[in-house]
Formats: sequence, structure tokens, C-alpha cells
Amino acid sequence: MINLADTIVAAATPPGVGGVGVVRVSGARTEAIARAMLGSLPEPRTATYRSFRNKAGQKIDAGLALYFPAPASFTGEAVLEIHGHGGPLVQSLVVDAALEMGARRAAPGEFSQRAFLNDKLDLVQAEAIADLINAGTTQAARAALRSLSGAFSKAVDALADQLTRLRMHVEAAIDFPEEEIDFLSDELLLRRLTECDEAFTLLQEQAQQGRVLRDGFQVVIIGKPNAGKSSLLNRLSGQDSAIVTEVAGTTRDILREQIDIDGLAVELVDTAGLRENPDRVEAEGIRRARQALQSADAVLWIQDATDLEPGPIGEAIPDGVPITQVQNKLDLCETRPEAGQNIVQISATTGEGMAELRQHIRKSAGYENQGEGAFTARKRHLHALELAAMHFSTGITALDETHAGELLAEELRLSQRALGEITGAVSSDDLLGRIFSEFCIGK
Ligand SMILES: Nc1nc2c(ncn2[C@@H]2O[C@H](COP(=O)(O)OP(=O)(O)OP(=O)(O)O)[C@@H](O)[C@H]2O)c(=O)[nH]1
Ligand SMILES: [Mg+2]
Repeated sequence: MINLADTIVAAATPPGVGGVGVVRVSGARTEAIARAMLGSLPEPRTATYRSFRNKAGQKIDAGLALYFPAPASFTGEAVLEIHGHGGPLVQSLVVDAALEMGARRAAPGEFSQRAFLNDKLDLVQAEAIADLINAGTTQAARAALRSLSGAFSKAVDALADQLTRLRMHVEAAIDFPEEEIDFLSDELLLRRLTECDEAFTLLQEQAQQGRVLRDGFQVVIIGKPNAGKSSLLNRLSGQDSAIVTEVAGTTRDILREQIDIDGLAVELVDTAGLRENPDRVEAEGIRRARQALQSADAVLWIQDATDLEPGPIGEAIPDGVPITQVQNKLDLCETRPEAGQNIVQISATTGEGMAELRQHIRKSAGYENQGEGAFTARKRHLHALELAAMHFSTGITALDETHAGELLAEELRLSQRALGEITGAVSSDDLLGRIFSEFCIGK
């Protein structure tokens, strides 16, 4: 997919009807295309009113043209922006004209990919463009903007620098084997290791929050029939979406509602009540409920507070997914059941305990409303960070066990490599292909 020699063209504004439609051209032939389409080259970076003509010289539209000579452009190449009228036909005529003049259609994400390859952006920043465009809440948009301006990349680079210093330290010591160094009595080394360890923990926490900001947080509601799952969904979403009746086994399908908790996008999933001996339709509902659990970020286990079931939930909740016990129908209780950790007491009918439950969901998402501090992150980043942290701690264990630095040095190298994949300092064509193909055309 990576072919920088071609000149690419695509509509930069979404398809459909609008006041203005922008077509973008980037690459070596841009200047020639600008002359052919506009009659002459416009002044760089100055909006210039022109007629747009195709190769045969016919006028197809008129509007503003902007020319950015290389390298001062988004892609780092010569770029032409044609701001014409926003109709699908007019725009495709402009694209066709550029094609006739020697451009080819851009692949999804190809403009951003060129910006990356020309060092205009690192990978995290290129991804942040897509995240900013797709942001679902104001906080997510702000966080994406911070990633775009390099906040996340800087944190990753700082950690990579710390690893470099450590490696230099360790490798310098290894180079003098006759001196019989005991690494474990090297105060400076131990301090640097601790600092690095803390930096890993902090960055992983921030990235986890960033992931939640970008992807949202999925909360699956489970429990026995009639416990009040659907009532809770309706209460939290403020809408009468789910059918609520006193019949046990009302909900059979999976129901999803999007809510916003202080900028955290939460998807609530209501499921069929779990019980033995269901009828056929209900059994299918229960199967789907179990399936929904597999992708849950957190689980709300609803119980009827007037009839608390003892014992653990014998359900297949994946490891590491936080479970909150929600005791519902407080309004019917003569005496409140005992409170405890990870227990929230509510009444879906009166709304009691809702603020506490919202707060609890935020906490299980690891989401603090950091405002200006947050940046967006993706699963890919979390995995790379995890891998880097894993190599780091393997290195420390090796040092503890062997008292020699060779294994530590090697693990530090691998850890650094994993970090490099986040910003693209280390990247394969395959990784790049995967990342940029998720973008839409014109970005
Ligand atoms: N008094 C009181 N009644 C409630 C409360 N929450 C739910 N109910 C009632 O309990 C019954 C069952 O509520 P649902 O929300 O349908 O329960 P569910 O868990 O979705 O049940 P299934 O879909 O059958 O699994 C309904 O009659 C609700 O009005 C509550 O907090 N207080
Ligand atoms: Mg229900």
C-alpha cells in the first residue's frame, strides 16, 4: 500500500450535500494539476477564487483554491485543496479531473499515512486524528486533541528515554567484566529501576483511562428475573426503553442504551434474567446474556434487596471484570440490608442511590475526570505498554536471580522496542497497513 511516488486525490468532506465540498490532492504532481485545473498556480497558503476546469478545459465548478507547497503542508508534500460546492456530483467531477491529470484515488487513511511517513505526525498523533473526528463526548474530543498535540507521545518518549539511560548504565557496567560488579548494590541503578517501574504504572493507568474515553465502557446488567434490571436501565438512561412488568422473564432480547457519566461514554446492556428451567425463547435470551458477559468491561449484578440470594454468582464472568452487587427495591425493605464493599443499594423506582451507582461505575472504569490531563489511547497502545512493562519486570526478576546485568539489558532492549511500536519509532509495514486502513478515505 505504501507508494509515495503517486499523487493522490480524494474528497476531504463527507459524501452528501453541503454548502462547501473540499477535494484534496497531495503528491509530486500537485503543482501541475493546480496549473491545469486553475489556469495558474495560486499564491501559497492564500485563499484564491478560481474556476475549476477539467482536462478538456470545460468549467466544472468555481470556488476557493488553496495551495501548500512542500514541505509545509499536512502531508509534508505539495497539497492542493479545492473548496467547491458540496454536491456529490460536483465533487466527483473535480476528483475525476484530478484523475485525468495524473492523480490516483487515495486509499483510506493515505493522507495521514503520508503525514506519518514524512515525519509530520507520529503514529499516536495520526490515530488521534481519527479519534477526534469520531469522538462521542466533549471529554473524548479534548483528550484526542491532547494526543494529537503530542501529550501521549511525549509521555511514551519520556519513558523510552528512561529505559535508554538504564540500558546505558547496565551495558557500561557489563563491558568491564573483570570488575565483578554486583548490580544489586548499585544505588543509582536501583533508584532508576524504581523510577522506571513507577513511570510504567502511571502511564498504564493513564492509557487505560484514555482507552475508556475513546472506546467507551460497556456495563452488562445481569441477575435473576424480576430483580429490576430493565427498571435500572430505564432509570439510568432516563428513557422508557425496556419493557418492565411484574412477570418474571419479561426481557428476552439484549437491550443497549448509551449514557454519558461526566464525559464517560457508557453502554448499558440489559439482559434476560438468569434462572433454571426457562422456556425456549427465554433460554435463547439467557444464552445471549452469557455471550454479552464475554465483552463486558464491568458487570452490575442486580438482586432484589427483599430477597437476597446467598452465594456467589455461578455465571461465566471473565477474569478481571469488576462486579458490583446492586441491591434493588430498597423502598420495599423495612430494614436496610447490610452494606459492604462493591455493594450499592438502590431503588430503581424512587431513584435512590443512583448518584452513588454512577460514581461507582466511574470508579470501576478507572475514570477520573482529569479534564485537561487526559489523552486518548487505543487497545493497540495498551497491549504494547503491557508488553513493554512485562519485559521490564522480567528483566528485574532476572537481575534479582542472577545478580548479573546481561539478561536485564536484553529485556530493557525488548521493552524499549515495544514502546517504540506505540509512536511508530519501531514499525513494520504490516502494522502501518493495519492502522491506516481503519481510517476513512480522504483522511
Ligand atoms: N418497589 C419497587 N419495585 C421495583 C423496583 N425495581 C423494579 N421493580 C418492579 O419489579 C418488577 C420487575 O422489574 P423489571 O425491571 O422488569 O425486572 P427485570 O430484572 O428486568 O426482570 P426480567 O426482565 O423478567 O428478567 C416490576 O414490576 C418493577 O416495577 C424498585 O426499586 N422498587
Ligand atoms: Mg427485564
